[in-house]
Amino acid sequence: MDPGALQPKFRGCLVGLALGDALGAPFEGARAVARAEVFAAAERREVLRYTDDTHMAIGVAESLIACRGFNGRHMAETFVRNFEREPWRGYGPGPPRVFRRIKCGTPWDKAAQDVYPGGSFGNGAAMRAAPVGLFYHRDPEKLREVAYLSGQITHAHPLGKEGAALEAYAAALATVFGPSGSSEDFLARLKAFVTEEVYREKLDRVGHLLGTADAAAVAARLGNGIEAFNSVPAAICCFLRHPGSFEDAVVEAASLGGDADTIASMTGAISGAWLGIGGIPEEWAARLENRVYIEELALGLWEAALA
Ligand code: F2R
Ligand code: MG
Ligand code: MG
Repeated sequence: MDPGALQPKFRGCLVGLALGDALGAPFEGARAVARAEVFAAAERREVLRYTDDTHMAIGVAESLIACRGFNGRHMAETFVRNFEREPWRGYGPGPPRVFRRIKCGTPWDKAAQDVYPGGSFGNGAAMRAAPVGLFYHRDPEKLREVAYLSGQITHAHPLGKEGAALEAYAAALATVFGPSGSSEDFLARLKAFVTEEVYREKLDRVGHLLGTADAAAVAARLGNGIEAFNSVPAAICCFLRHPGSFEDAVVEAASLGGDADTIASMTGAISGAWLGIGGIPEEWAARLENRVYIEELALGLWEAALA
């Protein structure tokens, strides 16, 4: 693919991730809402502020750019530094405990092992994984390796790391194949990529949800909770139900309730990569907090990935 054609996809992915996060944030932990409520909540805000999802994805991008690839210690220290600057972003319960251990000298790849039994399978590794997909879009096996390793910093459970790999690979496929690729091929590639049965089974269900008008069925059949194996398939499903419209995909994701900021953020990253920055409503992008810096990171990732 022409490298120049990839640049708007990288920008769309990161702006889409942050916008999805900001649009879904008012509905995190809530019940399902109507589409109109998501639009109205966006309308009421002068600045569309993001949460921990984007804050951590920024850390991933910063570290990949600075190191020209993955360096576990550098990425872990970047997470800690960013968290200490802005601890109020709404982080999950586990990561701040991991960050304290890292500060006390525990190695980056050991600090998260026993935060929960077997490590965390929360979606915190997946929600920040799209920059890994951008950086390694040409090499799915390296992408998987780095998604697992970068996930391991806070989410040691195999299902937490697999969620990160699946979200990163979805962003990579969207970057390479959108917007002219086929949804069926996209889903088939994801199914062939996953190694954990729970994800394969959820992706089978995604296929059955593509023809239905009923958004409530997405949460009912896939789950909309904080666990990676619920929220990552839900995000992929919202994207695939509306591949031609960033607005429809992200608003549906935010309207599901549950972990709405995270599902909408992961949907926005995939949809933004598929459609490119031109597919994202400028009226929303213009009000995104730190939009200039987020776009700078997208360009930095693009340059580093193609170097
Ligand atoms: N933290 C939130 N939302 C809370 C409200 C924020 C509020 N609006 C505010 O401003 O303060 N959202 C963010 O957290 C989620 C990502 O969480 P992460 O990083 O995965 O956290 P953690 O603690 O690792 O896991 C989350 C929960 O999953 C369950 N869990 C994980 N592993 C488990 C295991 N092995 N066994 C049992 N349960 C496990 C636990 O309940 C964890 O608390 C995103 O939604 C982000 O937006
Ligand atoms: Mg959040
Ligand atoms: Mg969330």
